[in-house]
This record gives sequence, C-alpha cells and structure tokens, in this order.
Amino acid sequence: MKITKFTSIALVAATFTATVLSGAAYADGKGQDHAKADPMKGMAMADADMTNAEVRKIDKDAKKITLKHEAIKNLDMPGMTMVFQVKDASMLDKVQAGDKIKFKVISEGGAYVVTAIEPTK
Ligand SMILES: [Cu+2]
Repeated sequence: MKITKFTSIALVAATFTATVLSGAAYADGKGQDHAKADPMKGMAMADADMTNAEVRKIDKDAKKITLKHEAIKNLDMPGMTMVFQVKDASMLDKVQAGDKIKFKVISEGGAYVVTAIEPTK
C-alpha cells in the first residue's frame, strides 16, 4: 500500500538523519550490545536484536533505507518511519520498497547504522 503521507514524514526524517549521520560513518566496530528481550513488549520475538519493519524507500547511491519500523529495543526507540544508513550498499540489493523485513541496527558514534537485513516474507 502506498500512503503519500509517509513520503513527507520520510523526507523530514531523511533531513534529520542526514545531519546526524554526516559526522560518523564507520568509526569502529563496537556497539553490538546484546539487549535482552523486554517482557513488557508483546511484539518481542526470538531475536532480541532484530526489529520488524516495512521498507518504504531505498537509496543505494547514498546507502540509505527508509523504514517504517517497530520499537527498536537495543536503541530504546519507539516505532516510526525514518531513514537509516546501511553498513554496506549490497545489503540493499535483496530488498525493495514494500518488503517486510527484520533488521538489526546499532548506534555507532552517535549514528544509527543498519548492520543486517532479512526479508521476512
Ligand atoms: Cu526510528
């Protein structure tokens, strides 16, 4: 389903995220904190580090993906639509707008970087 409202939200998020991401791209490899599953969150599945999301937009040139994501436990972030940087552009080859995925994101030097994407169809 295509909802144009999300496009404007994504643009705002993209602007904000670009600002945040411009500072730190690949600072180091740490930050893979293994957050434990939160029993308060009913949506918690097997993988505590993986978050369900729907792909809204992909920008391979900029290595960015716009996701409508559920709450991200390890980042303590509520569900929203926003843009993430991905670790490797090749991660974007296996997904397209509209796909349901699970993804892993870490906070690296103050920026959010997606380190894994798995289609869930
Ligand atoms: Cu978010």
